[in-house]
Amino acid sequence: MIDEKSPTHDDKPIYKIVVVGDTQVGKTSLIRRACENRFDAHRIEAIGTSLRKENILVGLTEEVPVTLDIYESTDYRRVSPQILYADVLAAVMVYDVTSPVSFFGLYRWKQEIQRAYSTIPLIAVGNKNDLTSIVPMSEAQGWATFEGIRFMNASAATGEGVAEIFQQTAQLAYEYQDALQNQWSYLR
Ligand SMILES: Nc1nc2c(ncn2[C@@H]2O[C@H](COP(=O)(O)OP(=O)(O)OP(=O)(O)O)[C@@H](O)[C@H]2O)c(=O)[nH]1
Ligand SMILES: [Mg+2]
Repeated sequence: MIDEKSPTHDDKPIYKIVVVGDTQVGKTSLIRRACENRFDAHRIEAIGTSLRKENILVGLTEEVPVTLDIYESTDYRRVSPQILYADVLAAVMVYDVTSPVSFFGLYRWKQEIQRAYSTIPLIAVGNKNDLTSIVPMSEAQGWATFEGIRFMNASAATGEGVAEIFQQTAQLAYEYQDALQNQWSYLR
């Protein structure tokens, strides 16, 4: 029997996005905060598959609601980049503002994503903004600007900036999808 309320029978677009970053930077915490509005101060098991965030309004001339299907990279359960990033329409690269190592890790994440799919739009996020930052914000912002990547600060603990990250990511995904569709119709 078909369940009319099932999300699979909903005609709203679903965009696959991925949240990457070194271990313990707060990837799961950001996704949980965005999708379930909760935070756990203890280490959280990685999300097995993905969580969904529904009804984000995006658009260029008019606003349409979309759903984000949010995946997380895990260092210890590596899948091939070609699989993890397949059909991804945007990637959120997270570092921990108290961990310079995790900030330098963004360079590697960026390379990995772009080696798999060169044109995926990227957003850099400094998480744990509720703590005293060790990575200077001006440096992070400068790097992101140089690389042509959007930069945002957030705290999964307080929730500050979290909705904005996924709003911006959904908008970038929408624009990327639009560009891909135009490219295909041009080639046809
Ligand atoms: N103070 C503070 N702690 C945070 C924040 N976000 C996450 N944490 C803590 O940082 C630790 C790691 O968070 P996770 O969300 O598990 O990090 P992760 O990047 O998913 O880690 P892995 O999946 O193991 O790679 C946990 O103890 C969280 O409670 C934040 O914004 N502020
Ligand atoms: Mg995790």
